[in-house]
Amino acid sequence: MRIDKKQIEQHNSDVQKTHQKRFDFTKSEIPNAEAIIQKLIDFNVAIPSWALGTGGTRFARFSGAGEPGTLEQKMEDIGVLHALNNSSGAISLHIPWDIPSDYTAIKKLATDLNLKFDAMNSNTFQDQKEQALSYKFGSLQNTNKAIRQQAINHNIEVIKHGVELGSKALTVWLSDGSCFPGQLNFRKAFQNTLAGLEEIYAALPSDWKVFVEYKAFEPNFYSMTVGDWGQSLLYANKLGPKAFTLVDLGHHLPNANIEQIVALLMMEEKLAGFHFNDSKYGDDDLTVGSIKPYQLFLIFNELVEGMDARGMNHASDLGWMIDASHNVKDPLEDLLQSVEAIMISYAQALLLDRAALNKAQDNNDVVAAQEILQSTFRTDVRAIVAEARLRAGGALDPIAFYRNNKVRASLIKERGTNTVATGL
Ligand SMILES: [Mn+2]
Repeated sequence: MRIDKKQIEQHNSDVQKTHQKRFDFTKSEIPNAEAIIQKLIDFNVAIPSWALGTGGTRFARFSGAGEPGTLEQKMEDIGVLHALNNSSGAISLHIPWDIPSDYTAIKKLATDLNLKFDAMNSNTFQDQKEQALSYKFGSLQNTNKAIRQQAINHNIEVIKHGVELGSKALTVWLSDGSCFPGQLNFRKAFQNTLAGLEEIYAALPSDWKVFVEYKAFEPNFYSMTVGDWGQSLLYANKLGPKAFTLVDLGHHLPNANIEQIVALLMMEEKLAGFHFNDSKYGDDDLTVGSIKPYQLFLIFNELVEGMDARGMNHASDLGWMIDASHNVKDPLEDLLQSVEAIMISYAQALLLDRAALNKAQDNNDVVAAQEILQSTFRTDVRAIVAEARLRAGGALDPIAFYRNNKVRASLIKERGTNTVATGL
């Protein structure tokens, strides 16, 4: 389904008066509001093709209704999001869950929906039906050369799909590791993995990047072969200038200082970008900003500081993607909430008085530094984020629009109640 522009205009005019009052007040408090609005309009967050269906845990999955059953329908769902918030203009494809059968048709659909193809994602963490060899004991780390080669070939295959679509990056997340002490020779596992990544790296087109994603634990519970940012950075440094470290917020041990990790990776020019989500305990994959919004703001504060220090383009020099699972919410509503949380944190980081913060840091004025950070975090920038959406043709209140115009009911009518999105 497609969102009718006239419906958006109607919605906006219905809520315009209240919005204008809030926006006028916010603007009077924020001197650089106009510059922030332009940056917000330019900023987009990619939606992964696996996030449009209901997620699950290892215990159960309770499917919703009207889920997208095909890649085309998944793209249409992202088209709905993008029409409403104008900040979800990219899709990140997972192979083999979402292999395009007709590149030309898929590319045309993407153009119609105003979507780009973000990083491609490979999958060597599960066995596929027609697969010859099993990844039970890992893929690139495997002691069996033939299994390692199968995993390398798969990644090269994913690059080929991406080239056809106009993607420019490959994200490699490996579930490789071990569940018990003694199961694995750490050094050999690292060397095998590096050798495999080197072959994949050699297959990258000249204008492509490879993102090495790390994760502290799960599915392996004793060791992970790309277990933290240090290990990922080791691989990225050994691979070369097209290799970067990808940070997934949920892939750390509890209480890790992610904002510091981000700052240092940017200093080394090795930060690939983000998989946004939120968590309380582990890799919970909850809605961005739902548990630790202050942490999200602190991360964006470092991102903006680091990107500006290097003269980077906020919108295009790093990869921004949501990687979350929606177990109890409508996935589209959840994604709207996630993108909103990202835009709010980004807007706050942009309005922070950096000169004042630098001065407080130089003077060791700890109290002033905290005051600056927290008064920025406590500034309500929602009207600025809404104004950016309005100017870009989106809806002032995307979730209200989605509910009032019964978007899910239309999707159910179109697709039925029993469709299940591919994925985990
Ligand atoms: Mn991820």
